[in-house]
Amino acid sequence: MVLERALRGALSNDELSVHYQPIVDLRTGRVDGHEALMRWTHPELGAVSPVDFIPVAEDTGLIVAAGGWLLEEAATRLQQWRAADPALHVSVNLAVRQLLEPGLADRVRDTLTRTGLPPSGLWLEVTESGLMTDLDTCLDVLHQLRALGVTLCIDDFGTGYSSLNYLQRLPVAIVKVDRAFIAGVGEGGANEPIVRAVLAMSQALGHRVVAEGVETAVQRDWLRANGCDFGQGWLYGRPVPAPEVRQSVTVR
Ligand code: G
Ligand code: G
Ligand code: MN
Ligand code: NA
Repeated sequence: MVLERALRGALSNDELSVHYQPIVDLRTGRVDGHEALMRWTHPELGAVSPVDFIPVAEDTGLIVAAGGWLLEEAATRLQQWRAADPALHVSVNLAVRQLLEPGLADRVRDTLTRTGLPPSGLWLEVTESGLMTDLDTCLDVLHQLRALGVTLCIDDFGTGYSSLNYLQRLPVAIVKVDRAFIAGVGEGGANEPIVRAVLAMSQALGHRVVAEGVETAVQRDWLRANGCDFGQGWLYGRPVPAPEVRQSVTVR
């Protein structure tokens, strides 16, 4: 497969990079942190979307090395930014393949030690659909990660098949509501009761909530009025390379 062969050289050929997108505290309007998102530009194929290459990286196992590289890169970058704003965090996606690879917690701890980033500065995102492939093993690893003191997030919430019982068993602190559910909120859309229910359930479980795909001030105002903790989306900023990252947003 063309993509697979090209991806094998991506890390050693320096073709991977990281973009950052702000996550904003809806109550204060402050940038709480940034999500680190992997980017791949191949010399001939050009920019390949993560939607296309992440699944290939998972299937081939290349995500283990690439994800480890991204974690180190993001932690190093955050340490630079924290010189000016020590409360900032960085949020890094973990593929299920990384969770199932033995030694992940050790690897994360080593990265924290090497970069000097305290665990409180690191959020790790896992998708509910990923966890379902081997829930017992994943739960075990999530508990190891939580014991390090990092913050765990359930990503793309609402798109998988998780039962309420299962959400309760996950040692996560943050629920990221998929952007499909954020579309139309504040305009009386059919998503409003769903998002209200997710907010109420998360609150009852003691989880904080990030709304993804916030594109308009109407969505932001509705989310804030309904007690959502954080917003992320084009309203605040698109994912950009580190030199273009701003530590404040103009739209609060
Ligand atoms: O930012 P963007 O649209 O390009 O991201 C598309 C998808 O790729 C998202 O679902 C995002 O979670 C995923 N993704 C981006 N970077 C990473 C990464 O470093 N690791 C994993 N596992 N997924 C990522
Ligand atoms: O990890 P996750 O699956 O959440 O990845 C975030 C994805 O959503 C990335 O592909 C990113 O480019 C995309 N994204 C981020 N903000 C917005 C937004 O406001 N609107 C839309 N349509 N996509 C967004
Ligand atoms: Mn994510
Ligand atoms: Na997401």
